[in-house]
Amino acid sequence: MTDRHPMWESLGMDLENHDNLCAVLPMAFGDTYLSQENRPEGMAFWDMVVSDIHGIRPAELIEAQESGQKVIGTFCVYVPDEVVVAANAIVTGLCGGSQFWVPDGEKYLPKDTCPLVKASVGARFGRTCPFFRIADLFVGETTCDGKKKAYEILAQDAPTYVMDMPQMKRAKDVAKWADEIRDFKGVVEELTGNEVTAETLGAAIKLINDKRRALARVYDCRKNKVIPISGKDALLMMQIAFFDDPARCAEMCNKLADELEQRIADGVSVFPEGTKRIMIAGTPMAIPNWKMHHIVETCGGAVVVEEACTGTRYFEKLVDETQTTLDGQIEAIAERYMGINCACFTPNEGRVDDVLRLAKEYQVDGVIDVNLKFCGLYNTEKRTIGAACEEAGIPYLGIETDYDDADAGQLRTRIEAFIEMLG
Ligand code: BJ8
Repeated sequence: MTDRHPMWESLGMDLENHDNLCAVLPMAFGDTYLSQENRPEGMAFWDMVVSDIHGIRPAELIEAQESGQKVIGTFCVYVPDEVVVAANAIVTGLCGGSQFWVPDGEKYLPKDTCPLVKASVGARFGRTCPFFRIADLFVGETTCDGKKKAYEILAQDAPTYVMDMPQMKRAKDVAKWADEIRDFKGVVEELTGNEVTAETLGAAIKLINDKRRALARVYDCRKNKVIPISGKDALLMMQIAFFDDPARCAEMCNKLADELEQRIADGVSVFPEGTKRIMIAGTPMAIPNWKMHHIVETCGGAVVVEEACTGTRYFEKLVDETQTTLDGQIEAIAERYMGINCACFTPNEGRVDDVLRLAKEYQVDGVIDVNLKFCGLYNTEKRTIGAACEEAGIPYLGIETDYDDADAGQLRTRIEAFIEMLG
């Protein structure tokens, strides 16, 4: 494998500490992923990406920067990739999913902050993530309080722009979001020196929709009684979609979907017949957070769908491709993104509908609603989601956890009992 140390050094990374991270990741990946049996062959692509996770894509991004492209780092699925792509720039997801980054984050944030926020800040300030070194601009959004305050701190160290998210979804809020997207377009144009036109934005809408369609094809395969892919593998595909090239992502997901469709036709399942089908709902699981999926799938369950931003919230709903003017396209983008149901909105009945709809579509036997510790938004919504599941006769389990493995044993006991109770 190519020695990436010179590249990491040129990015000003803390090489010694980063080597510690590089030493633990392959072990975690081996234990969690490579131990699975009968994986789809198409997963070899994602295994390869993980095997050089801080090498392959960062090297591509640096090469793109050398040829004049800009890289924009984002933290939330509300920030529209289309606008960035239309200005010939590249989007990379930046949310931190490892406990490794949390202590560095705690030097800047209160301990009782959500681990996703702490890990993201820690990855930047600890200089142990190349993506946080490469991005020319961080783009935040006013979703939860933890993120809002974290962007102020990140802005002290790196160029940061924050989009002002509405908190409700009335027509005037959608119009306001369209305005924010117009402003964001201006920011991206200034950064890149490239004008966003109806033609480039139209092409970007199509490209990102194609990626969504490909991800949806893989998810559609998970609706089948035959389960052709584990939840862990689907999660990995989804996590890497946040920072891969969108055309390549679509191509690889479509190839995987071809294989999964064939597996379904041949009756090839990765789980024994009768394995209980679980939905994981709740907060995002940024790479390499595989904790809940791993526990569920080693406790006799199969995760068949994620009602999460690292799941259906990322690809469901397409942007209308028929608009031909910039204004029409921006409004169509605003409409699509405001259709995502995050707990930062009030009211948020759409999320309840999503959970119930997905439970039917994916034929789930039970819902495990997981929120990251100190995420008051998703924690509070548990009550509503739990009540709706109960009313619909869907077994429900609420869990609060973080990136640390200290509670893994206890979670395992609860999840085993839950799956057993499903009969
Ligand atoms: S659209 S879920 S990506 S804000 S960081 S809210 S876990 S306390 S990530 Fe999110 Fe956008 Fe919503 Fe999705 Fe809670 Fe943590 Fe905040 Fe979080």
